[in-house]
Amino acid sequence: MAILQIRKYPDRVLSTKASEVEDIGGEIVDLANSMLETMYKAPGIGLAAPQVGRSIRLIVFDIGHTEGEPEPHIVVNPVITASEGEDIQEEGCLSLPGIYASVKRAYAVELKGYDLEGREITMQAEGLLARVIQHEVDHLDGKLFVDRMSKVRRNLLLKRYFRNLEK
Ligand code: K1U
Ligand code: ZN
Repeated sequence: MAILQIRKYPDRVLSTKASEVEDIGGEIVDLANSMLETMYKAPGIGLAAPQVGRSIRLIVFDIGHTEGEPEPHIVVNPVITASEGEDIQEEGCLSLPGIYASVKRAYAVELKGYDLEGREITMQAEGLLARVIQHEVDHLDGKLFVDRMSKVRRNLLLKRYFRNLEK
């Protein structure tokens, strides 16, 4: 496994819609495991393949590892099939380091996709887990959390981001 380079805004891969994974072979298994390793090292609680330069529909997440109870998830071709409620919480993004903002998202979601053996999986998630899943699926659609706010707020945050990069 390997630690991969995390692409940062405004890398074009982050605004490109990712393609479906056609075959779950050894290359996808290695990539998924390297993504987990990269996420743990960052540290982060989620990572999508475009963030490591691969425009394919593959995400990993684990909200337990920061509290010593790892529960890694790898989902190929994830689809949010249902969502419920509303929740506003602060979030960050490993591709936009140093900026954080409150984002409105569904409180609970149902996620379908495939595991690395090609078996269909369904997950119910709420709270932080649901938020991370929505954030990662957004990455696959070329969307960042700053795209989910007003233009004024988005521009303010991006100004701060570029200012921090110069320091
Ligand atoms: O996809 C990413 O950019 C990763 C991102 C996921 C995320 C975080 C918060 C809300 C929604 C989605 C991160 O992991 S940012 C880092 C982070 O949240 C964190 C890092 C260490 C400990 C706890 C949290
Ligand atoms: Zn992100």
